[in-house]
Parts: sequence; structure tokens; C-alpha cells
Amino acid sequence: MAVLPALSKLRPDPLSPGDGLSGSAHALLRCLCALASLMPAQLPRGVLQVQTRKEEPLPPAASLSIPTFYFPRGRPQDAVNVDATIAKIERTFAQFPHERATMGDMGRVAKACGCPLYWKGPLFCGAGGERTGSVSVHKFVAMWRKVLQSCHDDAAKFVHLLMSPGGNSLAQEDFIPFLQDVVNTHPGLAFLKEASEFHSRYITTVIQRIFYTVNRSWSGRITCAELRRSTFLQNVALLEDEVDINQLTEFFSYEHFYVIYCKFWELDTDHDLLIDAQDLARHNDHAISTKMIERVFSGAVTRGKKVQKEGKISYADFVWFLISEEDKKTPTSIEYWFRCMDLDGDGVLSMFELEYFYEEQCRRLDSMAVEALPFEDCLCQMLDLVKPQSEGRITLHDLKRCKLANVFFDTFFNIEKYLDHEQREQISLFRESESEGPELSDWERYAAEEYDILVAEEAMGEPWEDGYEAELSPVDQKLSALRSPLAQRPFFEVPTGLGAVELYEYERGGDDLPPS
Ligand SMILES: [Ca+2]
Ligand SMILES: [Ca+2]
Repeated sequence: MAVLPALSKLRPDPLSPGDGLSGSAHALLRCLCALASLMPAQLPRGVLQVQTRKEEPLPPAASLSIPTFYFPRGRPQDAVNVDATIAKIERTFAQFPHERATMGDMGRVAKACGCPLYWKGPLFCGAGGERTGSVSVHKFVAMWRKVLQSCHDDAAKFVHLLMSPGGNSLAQEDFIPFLQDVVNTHPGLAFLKEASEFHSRYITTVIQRIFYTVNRSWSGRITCAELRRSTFLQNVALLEDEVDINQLTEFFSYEHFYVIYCKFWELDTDHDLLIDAQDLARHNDHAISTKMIERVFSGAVTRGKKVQKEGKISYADFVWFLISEEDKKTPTSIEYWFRCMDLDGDGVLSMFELEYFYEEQCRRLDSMAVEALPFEDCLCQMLDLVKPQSEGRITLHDLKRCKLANVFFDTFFNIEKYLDHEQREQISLFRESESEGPELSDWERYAAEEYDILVAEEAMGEPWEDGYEAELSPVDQKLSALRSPLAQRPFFEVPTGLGAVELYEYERGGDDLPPS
């Protein structure tokens, strides 16, 4: 648990020990925090209600004899609206020195454009601002006029602003300037300001979550259509109103990042941001079978060629692994494990492939003195659960349709969760009828529980801290200010310019290949 001393400073907990406050001051703070947590403005933890964006005015019908009905870049707006918007933008720029906008001015420009606030980063980049430090009114208006004429809905506009010239979709690194601006200016991340070395970790995590959910084709590039079908842009719009970034559990939650990163840090003992199969096998106390760990390293579900060459996966790959492991009901997760179990890659799970994985489960149950079902009986159970359309062949479609893919997968490679399902079977009939209110996803429940555990472990004292103090001192020194709630930055500070855009852990070349 060497992770905690370093990361604890990153956690926005105003009550961390060692901040020099007296006991009564702590008690007072606790009261204040408890009161704050009851404020009605806050949604319950982890329950995200994505609001659909306000309806834009409907465009007038096309006056052609055969009306256009296919709009890959959204429906066009009429020219009067475009001119009115441009005039508003020009009035906004007139208030800036030399009619040039810096990154700090872009919030007002975004509003003049009629965009959600956190489009300011993409708007600045789209106008070339990150190269020169500011953008002129002429350059911006020319850029935005072109966007309004060629991109007719938010998805098309967002892709156009962030993509590299000549492309028509978004690669992972295209999201960096947008996310760096969120890190720099979102009030819910203000405490992270001083810890610039952790910006890239947070950004990497969010990019992986975006691709995990939005890039349904696994191509490594997000298209307009994929973005349009996702809830990503609704979440970007919510950043403007939601001060507590942890409420945005789909992509942006800092707590979710914290849990993922802590889990990785525990496994990555030498902290080079790479882990091998032995490291990954230690996840969750060796709950996952050796055969499945091998499959994660086979290249079936990871990007880049490093995996096969050096037998290591990156932190980015681990984000996919952990989310898939902790929520086996989402489409991406089902695809992830299906790819792993489909040894010959023919798109079907054969009885041979099932037996290959089940054999290790049996051995492990034996060693725990638990009587395992013979493979034939287990197979009957699983076929009954999945009900494949054609006998003896389980397809991805079958697993997505059956709603119990988690039970299926855990039976074949996660001993702990398999036993858990077995136990729960007895009481599930009562449980399921009782559940009320908005359900948390398995991932949201896991992240919330793990976060509480990490916080509690830290609150127990930090007996391990001394041993690691020297090793972690650079981080420690920089972050010591974060310990004290009094040192936290006030909300709504002046936005700063975009940080230097780095490429983080992404490998150039070869990385764009979809996993085999
Ligand atoms: Ca390592
Ligand atoms: Ca197969």
C-alpha cells in the first residue's frame, strides 16, 4: 500500500491528518463538511442524471423540390443566425486588448458562440491559439464561420475543432488540449493545480474512459457518428454547472481516477507505469485465472505492439482492464472478455474454449476444498443462462442479449466473483424485486466502495509513510500545500493558458491499429 502516502496528498480531503489543526478544529471542520454534504444542490454520490441539452431552434425546411434528408454533419442552420452569431462574437472580441483573445478570455467567446463553457479549449485550439498564445478576431471569425457553414450539430463541430488537419475523426491525443483546460480551470479540480505531474495521469484516465465508452468500433478513432450516439457532449455541457466533478461519473470523476490509479500503483511496484503478467495477476488477491491474465497480454484487447514484444501493458491498458473487470455488463466489457475468451478469434466461443478456461477454475476450487461442478454440468448451466441462438456456439450477440454476461464470465475466470454469484443465487429472488430508485452501475458501485476504503485506510493513520517519505519527496514537497484545507484555492479563479501539450504515454506509430 505504498501508494497511499503519495496519493493521499492528491485527494481533496480537507480532513487529512497532519495539517497542523487542533482536534477541535478538526471536529469543527467535520461538522461543516457533514453539513455541506447535506446540501440539496448536490446529487447523491455517483448518480448522474445526464440532462439532454436544450433544443436548438429547428432549421427551416430546405426549399428544394426534393428535400435533403441525409445530414452526416447535422442539419444546416439558416444564414441569418450565422450572421447574428458572428456579430455577437465580434462585439465580445472588441472588449479585449487589440481584439485578441487569450485562453483566459475564451470562456466569454464560447458563450458568444452559443457553446457550453468547456468548449473554450477546443475553440482556442481550433483557431490555432495554442501555437501563438492568443487569437485575433479575424482568425477566430473565419474559423467559426467555416465551422457553422460545414458542421451543423454539436458532434460535427466538436470533432472539427479538435481533430488534426486532414482528418475526419478524433485520435486519443486530440482530446489532450480540451482535458488540459478542464484540469486547469474546473473548480472541482482546483486542488490538483500544483500537482502538474499528475495532470497527465488524470488526462490519460479520462481519455481511456472516453474511448472505452464512445469508440464502439474499437478503431482507436472516434467518429462524428460515434460521438453523436454517446452521452459525451452532454457530460461536457454538465461540466459548466456541476462544481463537484465527482458527480460526473461517466468520464470526468476525480474519485474514479483516484481509485483506478491507486489500484495500478499497488501493482506497479517499480512505478515505471508498465506492468507485466505477474504484476497483474496480483490484482484483487489473484482472483483472476492465470490463463485469463495471459490472454489480457495476448494483444487481443490492448493497443500498441509493446505488449507482445515486452510482455507489459501500460497504465492506459490497465484502465480498460479494471473497468471491464469490475463491470462485466456493459457492451465494451462484454466485447473485451469475449475477445479474450475467443482463443482462435473466429467470433464464436466453442465448447473447447470454455473448457480451456474452466479447467483452471476446477483446479483452483479443488485447492480451496470447494467441490467444483463437472464441466458438463457447468456447461448445461451456462447454456441455460446464455441460451445461444445456435447450439454449442456462443456469440457476442448471445452474451449481450442474455443480461447475465457477468455471471458467465466470472464462472470461467474469476474464482472470487464466481463463488460470490453462487452464494447470492439463493437470495437474489428477494433482492431483485426490492431494488428501487436509480441503480448504480457495477462500476460506479465498485469505485464508490473502493474510494471509501482508500479514504478509511488513510484515516487509520499512515504508518507506512516514514518508509517512503524519502522516495516520494519530490511529489511530497510539491503537494504538501494540498494537505491543508486552508491552502485550497478559491473557486472560480482566473483561467490560465493551456499547459504544454505532451504526448503522455501514447506511442506514436502502430498505435492506431485496432487490437487484433
Ligand atoms: Ca512496473
Ligand atoms: Ca473461438
